[in-house]
Amino acid sequence: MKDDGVSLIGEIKKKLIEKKQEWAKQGRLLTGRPGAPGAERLPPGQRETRDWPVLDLGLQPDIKPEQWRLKVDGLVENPLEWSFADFQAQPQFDDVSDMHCVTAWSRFDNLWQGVSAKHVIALVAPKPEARFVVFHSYDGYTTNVPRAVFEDDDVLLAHSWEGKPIPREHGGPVRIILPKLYLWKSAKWVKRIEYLSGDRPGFWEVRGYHNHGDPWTEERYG
Ligand SMILES: Nc1nc2c(c(=O)[nH]1)N[C@H]1C(S)=C(S)[C@@H](COP(=O)(O)O)O[C@H]1N2
Ligand SMILES: [Mo]
Repeated sequence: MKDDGVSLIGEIKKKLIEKKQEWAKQGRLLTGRPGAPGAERLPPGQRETRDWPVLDLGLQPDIKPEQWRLKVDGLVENPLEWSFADFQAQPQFDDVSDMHCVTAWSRFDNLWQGVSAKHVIALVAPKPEARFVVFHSYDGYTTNVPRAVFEDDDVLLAHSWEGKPIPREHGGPVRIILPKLYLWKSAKWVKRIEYLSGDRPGFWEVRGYHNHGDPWTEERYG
């Protein structure tokens, strides 16, 4: 039990984390042949899966909707803090997109529902000097993107997948979806979105993974 009252289920997957760091050093899966969205469906080095693998550090927060809080703060004019009810009361947005995990699986046509990043951004009004965003999660995970990446039309804070609440193992009650980047940027169990003036690489970005993470140009490692 942590100070936010949320318990973590499972154990940290130390071996998997070490293996993924090893893959980054080896440059595993790099083809050297960039792809083009639209011209083809699978980014280079990826293969399609019909199931939906679970990938995380191994400690899955068990968040009751009434415990869940989201803060959006840092360099913003109007910081906000939402309960799950506040979040559900926002205008709803949906989008269909493909998932591309850096471990080589891709899953097509996922229907996500939630609140658009654009709506959240309009409410908090990031300050001009805010240039980066860091997502913080209930399991201690973090990941970073430039401000403009979070502002894209297809980005959302999702509560549902294919019409059903996102299950705990996939990041429910609320996860980020950034369809244009490798899936490690899509933080599960999000609790805080922080605006910063300088960049701050997250969990995988400091362990050999690319700071940006575009699947089409194979920004796997860096
Ligand atoms: N909070 C949190 N978000 C996370 C992770 C994590 O360990 N913790 N893992 C990332 C990685 S590496 C991947 S591939 C995707 C996996 O999402 P899925 O388990 O729903 O397939 O979540 C990303 N978001
Ligand atoms: Mo991943």
